[in-house]
Amino acid sequence: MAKEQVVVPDIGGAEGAEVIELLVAVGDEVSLEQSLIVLESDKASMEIPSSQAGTVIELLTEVGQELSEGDPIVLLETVKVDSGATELVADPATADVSPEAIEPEPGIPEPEPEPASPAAVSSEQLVPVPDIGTDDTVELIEISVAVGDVVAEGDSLVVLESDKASMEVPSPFAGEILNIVVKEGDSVKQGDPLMSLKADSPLETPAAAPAPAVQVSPPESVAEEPAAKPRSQAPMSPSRSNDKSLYAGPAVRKLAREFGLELTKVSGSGPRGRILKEDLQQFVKKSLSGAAPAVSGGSGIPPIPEIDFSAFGPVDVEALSKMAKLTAANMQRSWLNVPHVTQFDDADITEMEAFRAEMKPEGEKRGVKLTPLPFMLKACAVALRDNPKFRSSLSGDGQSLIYKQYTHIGMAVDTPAGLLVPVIRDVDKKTLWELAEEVVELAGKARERKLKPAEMQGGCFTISSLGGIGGTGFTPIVNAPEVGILGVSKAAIQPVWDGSEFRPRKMLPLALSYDHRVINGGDAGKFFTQLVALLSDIRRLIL
Ligand code: CAO
Repeated sequence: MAKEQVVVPDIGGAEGAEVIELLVAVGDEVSLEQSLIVLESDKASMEIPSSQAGTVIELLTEVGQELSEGDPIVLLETVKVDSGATELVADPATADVSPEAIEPEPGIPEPEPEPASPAAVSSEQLVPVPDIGTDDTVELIEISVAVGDVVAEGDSLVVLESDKASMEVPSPFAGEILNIVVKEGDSVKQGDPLMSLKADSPLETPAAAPAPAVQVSPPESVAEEPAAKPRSQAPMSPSRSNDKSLYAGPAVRKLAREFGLELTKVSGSGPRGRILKEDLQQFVKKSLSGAAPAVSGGSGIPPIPEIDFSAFGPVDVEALSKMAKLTAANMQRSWLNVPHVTQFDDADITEMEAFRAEMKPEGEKRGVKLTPLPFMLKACAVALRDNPKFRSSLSGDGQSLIYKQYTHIGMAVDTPAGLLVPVIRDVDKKTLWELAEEVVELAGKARERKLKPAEMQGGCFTISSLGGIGGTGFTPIVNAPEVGILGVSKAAIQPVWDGSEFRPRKMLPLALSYDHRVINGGDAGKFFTQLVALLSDIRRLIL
């Protein structure tokens, strides 16, 4: 095994490009051409692929460092030395494979430079995709101009993005945009027409310009388009949006697209206002905490104004715990995404309470307290079995329903650190005593913050019981991607008309919230009626 340094290849004359991201760490196995770092210069942002396969034994650069051609990136223990890397060459001695540096192979005649004759160029010019250093297609992610716009030479026309780099195509001359033949999302390659321009004045063919050289074509393709031939287009230039002050690398642009964020709304903290990954993270965090416009689906929800409460009297500020922040984010996500409907009903639990009281001595013997909650868990399990939509979830793309064949029910537990929802598995297969034990065990673990992540996952439905605390009703928020949640309030003796007289009955107020995309009122009515009937006559639980 040999040790090989991978160095910065020819990056098209971009001296002093800044390392904005390290894509590998010590110990990583890298393959030939796997991206190692992201460099960003004034001209472009680009991923630098490895010229060797091997294991990273040392990182020779760091984020923020400015690198030029030949500077070391990583030390690799190589498994295979590839001397024929076609796109980037590691050894500075052989790395300069930019078109300017490559002599045509012997035997291949060097073409004559095209004459730069103004008379030879009409005033209506088609602007094609220039030499982008690769024969592959790249995605057109942005059109920066519209028909009728008057542009100066060098103004950005479109932004292209490959998996290696994002780059602007500047206008090769000044003029007016006559027609745009591409649209955002198109795949284009070198030579494809982009738009036509009416030039302001007869055109001079621009002088040859440095290649972008993120991926430099191999000598064979240089022979097809020799370096000596003057380019009719300007080179790739920095990746920016319509807003001339907006700079962002490909990784950041990709992330922004994944979040549905408009980069123009994010302020960049990097050099020259470049938007960094951290800026996106900050923006999303602020959005979730309500301090900036919400990001969900680009909904443009107006922010709640920030108020200086201390202007009205003394205040204390307490930093939110991680858990509280997470709960807030989850609640907002559910509230914004799920169209909620809440239905209310009361269950007559007089008989159930009588049974529970009878069971008290046995509970004491077992060392378990039988509260109303295990009965509700059991009743929900039966109603979920008979109304399977209530334990389904919408698929991520919203195109199908996923019916779960298991009955795992979450229970909201109020803890000093925030709200937690441990999940009781296979509720339908457990006895009331087993459920009572598990409620106590999981609630205890939640309060002592000993729950494992797996104990909070896999729920099909949630019960939020405030019965031990009080209240006559509340509207619980669905614990998405579940589609239903039962809110339980405090049972109280109520006068109930039995047809001939009022009788004192113990009534349990229940609220059922559901995702109206999945469940309609009829579905909910059936589920809820059955649930109330089960609690009112617990003998039905064994049917
Ligand atoms: N009506 C009347 N009394 C009730 C009741 C109800 N619906 N539910 C429980 N009780 C009684 C219990 O029987 C118990 O009484 P005794 O001490 O006299 O036996 C007492 O209230 C306390 O019960 P508990 O709260 O200890 O036990 P539980 O099984 O009912 O609930 C748990 C367990 C973990 C759900 C509960 O402790 C809890 O944390 N609830 C809060 C959940 C929450 O915050 N939800 C809000 C989510 S949305 O913001």
